[in-house]
Order: sequence, then C-alpha cells, then structure tokens
Amino acid sequence: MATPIKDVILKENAPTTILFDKHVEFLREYGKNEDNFEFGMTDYLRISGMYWGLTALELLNQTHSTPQDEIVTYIKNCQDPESGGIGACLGHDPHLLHTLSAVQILAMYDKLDAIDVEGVIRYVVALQQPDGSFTGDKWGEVDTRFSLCAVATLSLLKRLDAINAEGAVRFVESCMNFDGGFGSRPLSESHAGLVYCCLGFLSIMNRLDIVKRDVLAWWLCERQLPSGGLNGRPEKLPDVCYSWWVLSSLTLLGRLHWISAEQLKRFILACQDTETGGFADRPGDVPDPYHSLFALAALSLLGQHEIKTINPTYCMPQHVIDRMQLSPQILRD
Ligand code: GRG
Repeated sequence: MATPIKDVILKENAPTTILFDKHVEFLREYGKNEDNFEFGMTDYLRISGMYWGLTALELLNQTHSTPQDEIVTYIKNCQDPESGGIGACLGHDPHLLHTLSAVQILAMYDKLDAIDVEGVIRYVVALQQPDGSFTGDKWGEVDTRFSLCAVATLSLLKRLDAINAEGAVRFVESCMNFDGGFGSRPLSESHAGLVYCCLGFLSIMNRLDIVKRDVLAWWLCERQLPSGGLNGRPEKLPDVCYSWWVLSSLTLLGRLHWISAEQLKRFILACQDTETGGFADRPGDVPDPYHSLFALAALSLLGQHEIKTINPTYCMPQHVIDRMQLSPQILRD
C-alpha cells in the first residue's frame, strides 16, 4: 500500500486576503513585555528576532514607527570588543548568525558606522577554515548556513575581498548533491533551507554558474504539496517558512514561474491568525515574527502589491540593496 502524503487540509473559512493592519499591530507589540516567560526564553535569538520583526514591518511600510536609536544602541552593546562579533543579546557570546542580523538591521537604518566595522570583518575572517568553510562561532560547528552568513555580512560591509573566496566556493560546491540540492556539509541530505543558503552564497559570489539549474528547480517544485504549501525535504509537513526558502531559490534560478503560485498563496494566507495577526508555520498554529517575515517575503516575491519588494538573495527590502549599490547575481533566461 502506498504511504499517504503528509500534508494539512485547509479549512473552507481560511482567510484569503492579507490582514495587513492586524499584522502591523502583532509585529509592533511582539516582545514588548520583557517580564513575560517567552521573552526570557528567547534571549538566545534576540537580535535575529529583531531582524525578522523589523524587516517584516518594513515590508509593510512601517519602519518609521520603530525606536531606531534604542535598537542601534542595543546592537552596539551586543558587540564583543575582543573578537568583534555580535551576540544574540547582552552578555551572550558572539555568533555569525546574529552578526549578520545586526548588520542587516543597521544597513536598513543606514547606520553601519554605529558599530566597530573592522571588528566585524576580523570576526568573520577568523571563522573561515582551511577548507574554505565557516564555523558559526568559536565552538567550531561547520554548516553552509554560515558560508552565507559570512559572505552576506562582508558584502554588506563591502569587504568580500577579506576572505579566501575560491576556497569558500569550493566548499559550497562540495555540498551539492545528485538531485541538484545542497545540504549543510558534504554528503548531507538536500534541504530547501540550505539550498537557499547555498544559492544566496553563490549569488553574492557571482558563481551561480556552478548549479544544476533545472534539476534543482525541479527538486524545489517537488516540495509543493496538495495543500499548496511547501516542505523542506521529502516526506515532511509543509511550513510557511519554506515559501521563502523555496521561492527565493527559484527566483535566483529564474524559475519562479515553475511553481503553482495561486495554490501557494492560498496556503500562505491560510497561515494567518485572524484574531491576533501574524503568520504561523501551519494553519491554526501560534503565530510568530519568524514565520511572519518569511510569509510576507514570499508574498512579495509572488508580486503582492501591498508589500514592498524584497531582494531574494539578502531577504532585505530591495530599496536598501539598491541604495547600497549591491547587485547580487540572478539567473534569467
Ligand atoms: C535570511 C539572510 C538570511 C539568512 C539566514 C540561518 C539561515 C540564514 C538560514 C536557515 C535556513 C534553514 C531553514 C535551514 C534548515 C535547517 C534545518 C535542517 C531544519 C530542520 O528541518 P527538518 O526537515 O524539519 O528536519 P521540518 O521542521 O521542516 O519538518
């Protein structure tokens, strides 16, 4: 007997339009109460959390309502003067992921000079390994996510020249699989999140020529399930965040039109919380800023006009990327 496909069923009364005002309120209020349990339990992802929420608000054209000076001071205080890296929150060890999120926020605010930029460059360079890979921090975990974080950070600071670029590309290429996808390390299973990381990396390095373009685009389209939602790898449930990891990848490959946009949009809209605003991983679950950003960013790639245009490589507003005169590679026919 064939194994049934893992998927969800969308309810007839699921929302079919963007609950714009509810999302603005949800994102503005999220994390304001420092005394609640969730706030204390999410210290370890604070700065990335700020990037998700602030970018989502910017996509909804609401940046003017965020306390910029307070945020910039907070980020400054999270920079470790010794290594130059930035931690998730005050008193935490620095990590490449939060270093990138901090640089993305400051780039959006046009306030990159608020931090010790040379320190950040020193931190990223020190994390590159002899085989070209990057660790996320001083504890040594290697992952293709960190290859993207490293080059995205350096390119936003206009210092891509500081690393061994050839070695970095060779490492990412060694993570490519027979199905055209990429995993976290050589011989690891292809995963849509890591496909985005590797394509984003190659887009910044102007080396998308090395990908198996149509084989990979086909594998990405196979992530779409009967509900319209996308999973990250075979046999897994859909999650609205893959709308971003898969669509941004298809956009970089010039194959966005291969997916069923209408069905995906239906799934994304069904993930909205009609009471509180915000998007959850799947319809009916609890919403959060992470899923809200990647849902809104995917809707932007699908051409939803109320949402500002997103850049598929950096997951930042396109007008910021244009202001910084960055032009990461995109394959077009
Ligand atoms: C947004 C510019 C920008 C950078 C972020 C950290 C990062 C860079 C990207 C993360 C990409 C990602 C989602 C990687 C996947 C990690 C992973 C292996 C998740 C586990 O997935 P599954 O398949 O579980 O085990 P699910 O939850 O899909 O069922």
